[in-house]
Amino acid sequence: MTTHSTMNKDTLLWMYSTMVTIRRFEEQSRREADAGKLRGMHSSIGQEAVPTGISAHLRDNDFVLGTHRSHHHCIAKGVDINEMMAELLGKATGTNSGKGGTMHIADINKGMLGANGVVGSNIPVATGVGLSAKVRGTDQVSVVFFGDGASSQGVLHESMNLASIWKLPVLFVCENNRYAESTPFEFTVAGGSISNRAAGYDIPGVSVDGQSVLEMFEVGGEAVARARRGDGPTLIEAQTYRYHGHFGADDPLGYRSEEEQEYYMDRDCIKQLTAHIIENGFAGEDDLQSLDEKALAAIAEAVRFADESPFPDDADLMTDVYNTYA
Ligand SMILES: Cc1ncc(C[n+]2csc(CCOP(=O)(O)OP(=O)(O)O)c2C)c(N)n1
Ligand SMILES: [Mg+2]
Repeated sequence: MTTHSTMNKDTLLWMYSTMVTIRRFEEQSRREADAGKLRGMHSSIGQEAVPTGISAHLRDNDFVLGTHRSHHHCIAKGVDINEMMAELLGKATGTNSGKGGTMHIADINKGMLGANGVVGSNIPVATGVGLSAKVRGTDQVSVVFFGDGASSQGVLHESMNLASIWKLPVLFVCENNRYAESTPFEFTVAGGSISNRAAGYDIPGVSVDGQSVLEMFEVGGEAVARARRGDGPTLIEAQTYRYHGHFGADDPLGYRSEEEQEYYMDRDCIKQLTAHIIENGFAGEDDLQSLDEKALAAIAEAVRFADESPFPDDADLMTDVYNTYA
């Protein structure tokens, strides 16, 4: 992946394409789930701008760690969507040979060290990855995404403390989509702010509009530059929203209002970037439409690739696992 760390036409169009590809991938994944071809899918629709603005500054050899809701993190980091779709459908050609599924997508060549179904579990892993980069004397950066539901877990606080003391190149990126399953953020986060907690660890804490990819780009750029310089970690709280339920069968109207949903959907990240590109003459509607068509064609190809791929062989049941008896 080429980095897009200067805000110019190329960067804007890369961010547009990336967000549209994520959205179309997620829409297709929901259809695949409805058809019974995969289970346990957590849609990232609505949250596309968060990893896109940050990943614009990342190289293939920088690291990203995700959550149970990580398709957008993977696509923004450049993971191949054919292999992702195959992984979702449990096929042998998937990123994890079809044995990980939606919640465990990893691609080490792209620096995507893994999605993870255990809430908060990747935060200390990312801190260790940052320590490794520092000890090896590289300028690699480690980014961990986590939800508002993980923000009060002890591991975040232990990790921020060590990362600050040791000046580790880590970005702690909280995607505050206002709910942990059906529990509103206000019910679980004392003080009403996650980013304010950075003050206790003497590191920058930034609250940013996670529906604006331009703002995510700016905040991400500063945090990545700080980490590469050796000045230490940053906590970013991206204010965002998931448009669908927590997972496929969840009806969000059981715990949130239509008005609230409309408020966020009106400020949709793709809509906002489209307006910015067109109003400022960076590209025309036709140019964006051709990028939309390209994304749709790529998703259709991913489904074809996944459908035509075989399931893993029974003989491979015990490969790719730690086996002390081997
Ligand atoms: C340690 C742990 N506790 C509970 C769960 C069950 N669980 C799965 S997702 C989730 C909510 C997570 O909310 P948040 O961190 O805000 O992420 P979001 O789903 O909003 O992206 C919970 C409680 C889990 N997977 N792991
Ligand atoms: Mg949440």
